[in-house]
Amino acid sequence: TGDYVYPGLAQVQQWLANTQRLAVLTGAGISAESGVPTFRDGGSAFWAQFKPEDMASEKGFRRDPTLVWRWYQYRRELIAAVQPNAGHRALASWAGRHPGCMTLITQNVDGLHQRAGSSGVLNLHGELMQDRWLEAGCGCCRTDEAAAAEPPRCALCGNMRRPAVVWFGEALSPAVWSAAESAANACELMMVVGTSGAVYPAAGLAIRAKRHGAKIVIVNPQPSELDEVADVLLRGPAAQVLPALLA
Ligand code: BJW
Repeated sequence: TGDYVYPGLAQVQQWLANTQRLAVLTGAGISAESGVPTFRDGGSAFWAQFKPEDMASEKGFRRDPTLVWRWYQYRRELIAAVQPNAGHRALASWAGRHPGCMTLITQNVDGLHQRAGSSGVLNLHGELMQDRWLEAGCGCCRTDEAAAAEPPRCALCGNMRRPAVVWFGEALSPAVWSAAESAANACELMMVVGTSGAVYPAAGLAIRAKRHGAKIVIVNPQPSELDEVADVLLRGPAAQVLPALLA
C-alpha cells in the first residue's frame, strides 16, 4: 500500500475521511513536477541565479525595470508552456468530491491550481499573468501600445506596468489574507505542500492552524522550516504523494 512507501499515509487518510474543514497551503514545490523552478532549493532555483531583493522587490524593479520586467515575461512564457500535474489535479478532484470542505491557499503565482480545476483559490502572492500600474491611483494612465517598451509605460506621466504579484516588503491583499487566516483558525487539518516555510506571513498560517488545534501534515521531499509543527511528514514529491493520499 501507499502507507508502506510513505509512513503515516493511512493515518492522514483517516483524518481526511473525518474532516469537515481542510485547509491546504501550497508553495513552489507543488509546481516543480510541472517544470516550474522553485525559489530556494536546487541549482535551477530562482534564488540560486538571482538575488531575491533585485528581482522581487519594488526597489529592485525601480533600479532596473527592464531586467525585472523581462524576468517576469520569461516566467510568463514558461508558465504558459507547462501543464498542471497530478498533485494539482488530485487537490481539485478531492475538493469536487467534498464540496465546501477545502480552502486552498497558495503562495504560487502560476495559476496552475486554477488550470487544474480548483476554484476559490486564495492567491496570497498575487498572479503572475496579470499586471498593474506601479503608481496606483494616477488617473491619467494609458499604455502606449505602439511604443512596445519593457515595461510598458504611460505616454503622459511615465508610470510603468508591473506584475500583479506581492514583492518583498509589500502587504498581502487584506481580503485574501483575512480569508486565509480564518481558514487557518477554523480548519481541523492543514496540509502544507511544497513550501520551504521561509516566507512570512504565509508560513505563519501553519503555526496559527497548529495553535488552534489543527493536525498538520507536511508533504515535501526535503526538510522544511515548518517541520517542527508537523504531526505527520510525508517525505515525497507532491505529484506522487497527493494522488496516493487523495485517491
Ligand atoms: C517539493 C518538490 C516536489 C521541491 N513536491 N515539494 C517574519 C520573520 C522574518 C521575515 C519576515 C517576517 N514577516 C515578514 C517578513 C519579511 C518577508 C519575509 O518573509 N522574508 C523572509 C524571506 C525572511 N516577507 C514579506 O516581505 C512579505 N510582506 C510583508 O511581510 O509585508 C509586511 C507589510 C505589512 C503592511 C504594509 C507593508 C508591508 C511579502 C512576501 C512576498 C513573497 N514574494 C515571493 C515572490 C512572489 C512574486 C514572484 O513569484 O516573483 O513569493 S518570494 C517567493 O517565496 C515567492 C514564494 O511564494 C515564496 C515562498 O516560497 P516557497 O513557495 O516556499 O518556495 P521555495 O522555493 O522556498 O520552497 C520550495 C519547496 O518545495 C522546498 O521546501 C522543496 O523541498 C519543495 N519541493 N520539489 C513537493 N516535487
